[in-house]
Amino acid sequence: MTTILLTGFAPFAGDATNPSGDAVRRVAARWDGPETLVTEVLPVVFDAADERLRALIATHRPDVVIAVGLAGGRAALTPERVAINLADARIADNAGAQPLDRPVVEGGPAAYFATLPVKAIAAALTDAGLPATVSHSAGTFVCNHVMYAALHATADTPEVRTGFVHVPYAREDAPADAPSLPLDDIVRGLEIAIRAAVDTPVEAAVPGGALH
Ligand code: PCA
Repeated sequence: MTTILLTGFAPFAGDATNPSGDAVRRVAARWDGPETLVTEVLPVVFDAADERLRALIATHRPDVVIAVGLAGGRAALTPERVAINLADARIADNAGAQPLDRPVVEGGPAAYFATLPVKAIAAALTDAGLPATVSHSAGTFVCNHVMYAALHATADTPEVRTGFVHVPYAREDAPADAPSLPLDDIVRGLEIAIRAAVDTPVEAAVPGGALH
């Protein structure tokens, strides 16, 4: 039986909602398999978020791990290609921690590539009429931290596909002038990303890099 671990995040930075957590709850509520779906909304706290995600991976031994977070300001659904071994927080996390130029994992590799088929996921999203593009930076805050920690935790099990998808603000709750997508589209996008991750054993060989 295939098991998928899908996580979102709680609100942070003074926002009342976080579309990643809201969308993950909705995906869970209407999931009808055939795979087993495990979901969780993680705290936006450096140490607690990655500890919790590692515990979920150890307990459920998922075949696919997709962590999801908000990238306020982005207009598209963005599967992340790279997680870097750096925590450098511009704002404090929800527990008041604000790490400065700290590694996520002491002595760990400088970066991990996602083991999810990110180009295939972006293509599947685009085919479904949703704005999507592969991103080459998950930032240096809690999302990158969690993505790095998840890839580190699954580095010795290469058959596990692990990665991260950043989503825009939900239209229903977006600040004025911020790009956004209806929450329903974000939910549909995550379902499509899961399906592509499960069904695509080999990454799509299509151009998808960035010029800058
Ligand atoms: N976005 C933040 C942390 C939690 C979230 O949803 C980030 O991109 O790091």
